[in-house]
Amino acid sequence: MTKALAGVRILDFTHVQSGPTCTQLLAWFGADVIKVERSGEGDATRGQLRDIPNVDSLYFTMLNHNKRSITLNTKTAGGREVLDALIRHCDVLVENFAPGALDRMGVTWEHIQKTNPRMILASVKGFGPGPYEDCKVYENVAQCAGGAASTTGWEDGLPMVTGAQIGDSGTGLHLALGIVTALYQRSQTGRGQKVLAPMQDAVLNLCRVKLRDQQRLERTHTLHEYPQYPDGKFGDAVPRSGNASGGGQPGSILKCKGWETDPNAYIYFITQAAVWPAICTVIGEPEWIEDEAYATPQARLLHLKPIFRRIEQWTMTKDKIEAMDILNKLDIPCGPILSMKELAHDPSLRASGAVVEVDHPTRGKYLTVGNPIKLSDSPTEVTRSPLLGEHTDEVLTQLGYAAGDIERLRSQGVL
Ligand code: CAO
Repeated sequence: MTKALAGVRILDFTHVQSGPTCTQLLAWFGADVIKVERSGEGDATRGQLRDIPNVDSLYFTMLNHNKRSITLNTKTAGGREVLDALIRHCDVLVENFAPGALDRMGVTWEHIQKTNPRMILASVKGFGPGPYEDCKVYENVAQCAGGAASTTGWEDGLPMVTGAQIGDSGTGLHLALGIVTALYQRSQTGRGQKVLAPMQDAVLNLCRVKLRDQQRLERTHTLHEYPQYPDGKFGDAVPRSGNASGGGQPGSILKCKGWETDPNAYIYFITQAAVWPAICTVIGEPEWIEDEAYATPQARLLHLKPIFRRIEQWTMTKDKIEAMDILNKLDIPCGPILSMKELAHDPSLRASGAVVEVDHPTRGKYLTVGNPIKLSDSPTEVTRSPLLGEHTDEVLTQLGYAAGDIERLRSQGVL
């Protein structure tokens, strides 16, 4: 079956996590992704957080599936020549270098347009135009600067970063959408364009409910679904709200059987208004259905803490999966707190392809995530990440270099 992005060629100048997330997605949809790396070391993540000596790390392998790798020193004359051939050959150049690095390499937007006017230049940067545009940025910096950290954590605790890599992988996802959109527009205009996804903007986009709450707070000076209501105080900025639900249906994380020894014996429980009678019945408080202190969502907001304490008395009598089974049958939205161990070994996630096993020539078998976006006409087979420079000869031959030229470039330290 033809893949959705078959025929699209990506010059992949990305490293670490944000850019590689983007180009891996494009590769999963069938684009030919040519990853350009420095010989010797390559993408720094190949050597970071290694669990097996001298073997590409899981950090690298899990972000670079379905790609080809070539080594190239772009700061040599020969390297620039090969790079120009790649710019002519490819549709999109994706990069997440520090601000200014691409220009210092001589690959300015003007140069790209002169070399290939159809080329799309897609970049991740930490910040958009403004006071911080020249800064280098990593995941947690973006989480802090994008509003995630100030709104995550306990009411009385420090700002907190989340385990979900919303700054890196989140921005990579944004960039991938920008690229396919620019490819679509190019099919009408014939022209390339620049695509920029700043990490701060991507995190803020993912935190938009907190910007919503900031404006509600400024108007009404209170946020009824936050744990600070009704007894605590609100300041002038959206506070941290622990595990309170970010939406209109109050929710909380509650203990389940075994919580004393199992750090993940918990369930997220949502008191959706539509199923309030079922909640009252299942926890053994049927009189709460009619009691005016509990009968309406508005009334319940005044008693959320005691309500969740009472529901927890019930969830503590069940293990999280048992509770999930009972609650789902009653249409009560809830979710068990699943550990990475449970996710890694979940047979249904293996069957659906959410988690896949990949074989690697030096690492052996390992687990990774599958493509989370499923296209019925373009299924994804996850293939292993490339070894450093594994496809250098193959790609240069495709660009028209003869074997002798490739050897010469290699001996000159270009490859
Ligand atoms: N040949 C020759 N030189 C190369 C090369 C190649 N194939 N590939 C990269 N280089 C050079 C670059 O040209 C740059 O050189 P100069 O600084 O002399 O111009 C140098 O390598 C290093 O690039 P860098 O500054 O991007 O890398 P870094 O490790 O210092 O910084 C990072 C890493 C992530 C902080 C920075 O790239 C960045 O801020 N990127 C944008 C935001 C981003 O994507 N952050 C998320 C990363 S994932 O957590």
